[in-house]
Amino acid sequence: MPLERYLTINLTYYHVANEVPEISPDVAVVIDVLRATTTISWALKNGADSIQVFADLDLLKKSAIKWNANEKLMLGERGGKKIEGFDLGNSPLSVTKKVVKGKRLFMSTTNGTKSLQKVQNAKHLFAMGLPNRRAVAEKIISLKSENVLILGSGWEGSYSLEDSLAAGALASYLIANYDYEVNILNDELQAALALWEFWKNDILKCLKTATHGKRLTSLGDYEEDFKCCSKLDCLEIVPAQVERGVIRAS
Ligand code: 3SL
Repeated sequence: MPLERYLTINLTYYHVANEVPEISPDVAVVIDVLRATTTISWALKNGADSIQVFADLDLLKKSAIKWNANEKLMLGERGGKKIEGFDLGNSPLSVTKKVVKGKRLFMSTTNGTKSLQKVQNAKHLFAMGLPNRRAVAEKIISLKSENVLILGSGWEGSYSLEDSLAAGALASYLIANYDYEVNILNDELQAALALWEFWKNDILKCLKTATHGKRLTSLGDYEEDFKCCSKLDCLEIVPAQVERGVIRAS
């Protein structure tokens, strides 16, 4: 096969988990800007040993119970609010060094962990927020894989503005920095690229305009979460699945 053909990269974007066909992609990137994949990225940056993600809360509790109390934390939300009995909610600000260093985080969120679970058969699975967009994109470039599936998390099965913004940000970086051909395979990603062009100079406003941003605002003061989640390319962490459902920094 000629080198140039091998180095072509095909990008597809799905808004939510239930749109993804039953395939095992080579590379999958899961995005949940507000806030699961941002929290995952910051937790790993701050020294969490690993994050095990669950869509189902009973399964999470069954797995967590096998771990020593001082080696684990249970983290998650439903409807944006911390789950009763859990150590932490889903704020990237809560996963400080002091709290997470060396710990296994057992995590379940309304949408983000569902998306991570949906593509857990991928050969390479990464979690991406806006803070680690460049780091994940560079990892993809280094892999030289032909097909990359990008999956948003949305809200309870429907589209979200902020995940599409980040999908566009990722595609835009790859188009600008990959030395060979980048193919945008579906309209969802063309639209995401247009969205990125429209909002890229005011990411914070985009997040607050999104319905999920408005939902968070109605629950309390999330100003610092918005700022953290909208900060582009400030983390070099690439959260990668190392065994089914378990994510570590790479
Ligand atoms: O839906 C999710 O997975 C969460 O990230 C939502 S929230 O931002 O914690 O409300």
